Amino acid sequence: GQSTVLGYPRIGGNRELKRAVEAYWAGEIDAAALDDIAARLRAEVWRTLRDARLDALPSNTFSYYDHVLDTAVAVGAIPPRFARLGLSELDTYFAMARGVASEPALELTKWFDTNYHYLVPEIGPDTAFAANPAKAVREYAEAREAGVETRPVLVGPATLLLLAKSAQPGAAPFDRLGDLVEVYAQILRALADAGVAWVQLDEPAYVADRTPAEIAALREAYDRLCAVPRRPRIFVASYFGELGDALPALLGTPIDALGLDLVAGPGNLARLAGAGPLQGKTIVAGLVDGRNVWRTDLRAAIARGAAVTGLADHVAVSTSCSLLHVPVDLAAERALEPELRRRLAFARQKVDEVVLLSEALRNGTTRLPEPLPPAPGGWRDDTVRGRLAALRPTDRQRGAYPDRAAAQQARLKLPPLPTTTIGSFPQTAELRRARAERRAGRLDDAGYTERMRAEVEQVIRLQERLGLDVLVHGEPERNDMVQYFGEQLDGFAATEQGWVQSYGSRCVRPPIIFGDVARRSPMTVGWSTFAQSLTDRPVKGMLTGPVTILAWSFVRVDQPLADTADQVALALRDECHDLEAAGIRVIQVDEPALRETLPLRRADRKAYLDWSVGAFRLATSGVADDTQIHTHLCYSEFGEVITAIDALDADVTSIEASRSKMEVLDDLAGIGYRRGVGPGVWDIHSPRVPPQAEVVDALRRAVAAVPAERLWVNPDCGLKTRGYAEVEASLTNLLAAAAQVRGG
Ligand code: THG
Ligand code: ZN
Repeated sequence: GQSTVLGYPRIGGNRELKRAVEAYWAGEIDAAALDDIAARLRAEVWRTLRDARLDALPSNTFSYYDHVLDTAVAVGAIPPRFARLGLSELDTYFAMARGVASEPALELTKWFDTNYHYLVPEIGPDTAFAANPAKAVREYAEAREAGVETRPVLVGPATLLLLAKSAQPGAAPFDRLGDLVEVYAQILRALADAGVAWVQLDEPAYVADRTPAEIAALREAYDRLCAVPRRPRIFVASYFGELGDALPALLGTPIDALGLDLVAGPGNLARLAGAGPLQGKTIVAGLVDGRNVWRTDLRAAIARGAAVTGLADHVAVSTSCSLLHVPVDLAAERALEPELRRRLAFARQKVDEVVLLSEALRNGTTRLPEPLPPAPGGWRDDTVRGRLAALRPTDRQRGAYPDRAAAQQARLKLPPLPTTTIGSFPQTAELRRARAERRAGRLDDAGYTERMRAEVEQVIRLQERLGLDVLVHGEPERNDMVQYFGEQLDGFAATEQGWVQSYGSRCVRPPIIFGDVARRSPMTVGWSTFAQSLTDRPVKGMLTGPVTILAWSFVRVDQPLADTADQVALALRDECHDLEAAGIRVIQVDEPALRETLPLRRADRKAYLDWSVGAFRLATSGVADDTQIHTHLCYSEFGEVITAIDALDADVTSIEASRSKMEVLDDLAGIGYRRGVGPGVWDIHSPRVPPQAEVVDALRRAVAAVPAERLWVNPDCGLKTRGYAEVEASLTNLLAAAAQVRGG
């Protein structure tokens, strides 16, 4: 068999791409200089893959911002509002990605259930598709010049449309599949003309629930593409789960290779066994996990690969998905504990695993490295395990809400329409500088704490001056909330260079959960009590919930996620307890990732929501009735999670609502939601300051749906990405609006 990977990180080992792109945006380098850096990064990836002795190399996996946007551009799906700007090709591309003063960017949303975000193509009946294969051709030619034969990768036509949003109400993008396929046919011809032998078309949308009509359309699309007279061979890649009925449908077309994720979708194997003759097709077996950082259990992977070999004459070994989702190279980590390090594989190491597996499957005699010994005993925490084993259902159950509400009101004495913010205040240049100085050793811990405390004091004074009812400390001490908690919990490890692209030039450095999770000591109590000592008004304690901490970390795979979530929940439960004991009367536990990790298949969702809601309740149910629990969710299209949000049993839930014009309140009323709710009345994702009248309008609409005692007034997300000028102006309007509506 051959060896390949579905994609490789494009950011560079040192986030060179981020720096280059941001320098271009800032006008510090020109397009030619940017292009130069990009070409060097691409060449480096190909050299790395070739030196690793990988047989088949992908190309066109590089992107200045996002590969979905690249494919949209390759098929001419550029909305007229951007085409009209008359910018260069590159600047039109960046305008779509980031917006310009006069035009908002394309919408950004989660790439399946990962922490990567793609730009949502806008496609309507008027979208004038046109083949633009220049980028794919150029990258192929560039690699060829460097002596490397590659396989250009594009998002497949069906997935592109299923991920798109309609540019015109009532017109489904998917209805354009027939037209779009003709454009792909032209791209295939152009690639063949350039010498391309294989192309990879990604169709991950088919590992989610799809209708029979969508599957039939997929089949027709590939029948048509395969009928293109002079074309490269077609490899359709699926990943993130099981293809289900789409698997036999694709095998029924004349495609040349099909990629199956055998890590997230082990059931693909049984489906393949029942699919009938493969007619010379290659099965690309995704045996190495492209989404997590653990070394592959090579013996288990070989067994799985052998099962595929038993079903198909031609088998290639690959990663389960693109390596985009893992850090570049473990070699850059110098501080990881050796016992952990020997268990890890980042993108570069995973390529070696793929090569080794393909050799082993081919000749059966490859010497495999010794299996890993059992994890060190120190990674196990019997106290935590004992506590988990002793949990009873009542540990996830608070008192009756009416009693809680009465006790909280007696203690907090809040006015109707209480005002608050979501938690973070602007991360100023001074704060970032202080963090950089501490990292560089120019500022000691005491000096750093002093600077952060000064910031907290300013944030408290500002909120008092503006007249907010429930204050926050502003979170100056946190850059990334999950990183922050990960640094303080046992069982988590931080990397130095483990960057993963989140969107565009933005990256995150997910912590690695390797062992039982336990809290060494209070994590936030010092900051919250310091803030509370400055004011008589209640200060909210600020925590990140167990589901979000897991979603934004690399998780262990040796126990169910539900168990890890409960371990994190116990640590948070202790933190809630300590905050309460220190006099904090309101605690917010954010779960912005609750919805984004919802399983792709409906059949898996109930189990997920059961454990995720259970973990949240374990974290928050240990407090007294008169401690008020808030939660915050960064979206308003609840769909299937709406009953789960109710089941969280938080006293107050703040949500995004300004864009959906308060419709979310009717949705909540529809399921009998009775507790406090704070529909965001200021869209903080835009720099615009909402006028008082607009906020009054939103609040009046909200009061019609929710009684004033249960309605909170707040922005729709944290303020860390905004500047102080907008924050002061907007909060002033928000408070004036609340006063006006309270007055009747
Ligand atoms: N933390 C983590 N994951 C996330 C978010 C988060 N995923 C979803 C969403 N929020 C993604 N949003 C962002 C927003 C900003 C940045 C990254 C993800 C960002 N990163 C800095 C950069 O690339 O320059 C690096 C930050 C750092 O130094 O840690 O700005 O909030 N885990
Ligand atoms: Zn938010």
